[in-house]
Amino acid sequence: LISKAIGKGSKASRQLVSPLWTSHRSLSTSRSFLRISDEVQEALNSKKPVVALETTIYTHGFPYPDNVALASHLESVVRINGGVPATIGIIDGVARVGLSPEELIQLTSSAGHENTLKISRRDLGFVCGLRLAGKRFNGGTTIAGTMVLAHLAGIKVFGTGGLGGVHRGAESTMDISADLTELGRTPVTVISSGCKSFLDIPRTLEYLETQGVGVGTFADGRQGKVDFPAFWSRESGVKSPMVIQNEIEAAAIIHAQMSLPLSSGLFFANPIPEEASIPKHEIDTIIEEAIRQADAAGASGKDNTPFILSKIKELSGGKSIPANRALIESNVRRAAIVARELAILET
Ligand code: PSU
Ligand code: MN
Repeated sequence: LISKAIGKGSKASRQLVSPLWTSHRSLSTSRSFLRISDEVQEALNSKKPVVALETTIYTHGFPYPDNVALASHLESVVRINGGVPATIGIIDGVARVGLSPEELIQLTSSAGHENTLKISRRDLGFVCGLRLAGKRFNGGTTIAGTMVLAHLAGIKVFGTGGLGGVHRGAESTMDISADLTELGRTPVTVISSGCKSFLDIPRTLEYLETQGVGVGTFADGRQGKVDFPAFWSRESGVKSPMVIQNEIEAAAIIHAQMSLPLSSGLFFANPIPEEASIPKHEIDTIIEEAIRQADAAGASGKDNTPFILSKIKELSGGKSIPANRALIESNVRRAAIVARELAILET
């Protein structure tokens, strides 16, 4: 791999001990691979509420310039609700926690380029390390990738759209999103609208249980049975493992989890606002067709989720997009309020 990266074929093995690499040694501190913006670092130092935001939704979801408009809107939503946003992504092989407006444009406008990748935990060493071999990658971080970097920076709360999950047919493909294992190993709380029903929701919840991930759904005063939400629909037909009423309860649970301390994450599902939701039967028909087309096109592995999402967009005649925006905004607002309540508990 290294010889390929250097691009000098068989001579490369001799060059491994050459000054090319030793000269980089002084650079190999974590700071050269991970940069935290001054604003985010200062907010963390003074225990202000910080909310992590992911970037795969911009590089592999919304097109440019819709993606940059959404990105800056979500940052405003965090600020309006008393938090400091930390948008996380990779630019030129450096993991950034807290992107400047210029960096946001740089990343979002590179969506669709060959060197702009979808970055999960497994990819971080590659895209950062290969910068030393002259290869420049940009990357939108998934929930898993964003959690890793948020935790390295010391951020505890993260708001986003939809969680990856156990794919239908995973009993033979073994396609299970790294978002789920990340929640099992990294103490960051993710707030999202559950997962899309192109995934296998009952098995996703089973897997999260195995990973030791606490899963609760915001009930906002509702009593009785509360479903784990299915992204565009508030109902999934699957009962949520736990129920929480509001942001104060969410913050108390995070505080206990961090104080014990447990090293695993939490997942709080926030059902899509009623007025933005799409009826389950309507979206289910579209999802069935999107899955059929993904199978026919052989879109598997890391390409499966983006392929299905773009098909759903197409088949719904764009109706899925405003719903998508509304739920992300609602999740990010909740995340900011949870972070604020948590900051109060921690002081
Ligand atoms: N599901 C959605 N919207 C998304 C994603 C998933 O409804 O944008 C993105 C997120 O970044 C998530 C990633 O972390 O896809 C999961 O991809 P995979 O299934 O390959 O792990
Ligand atoms: Mn996968």
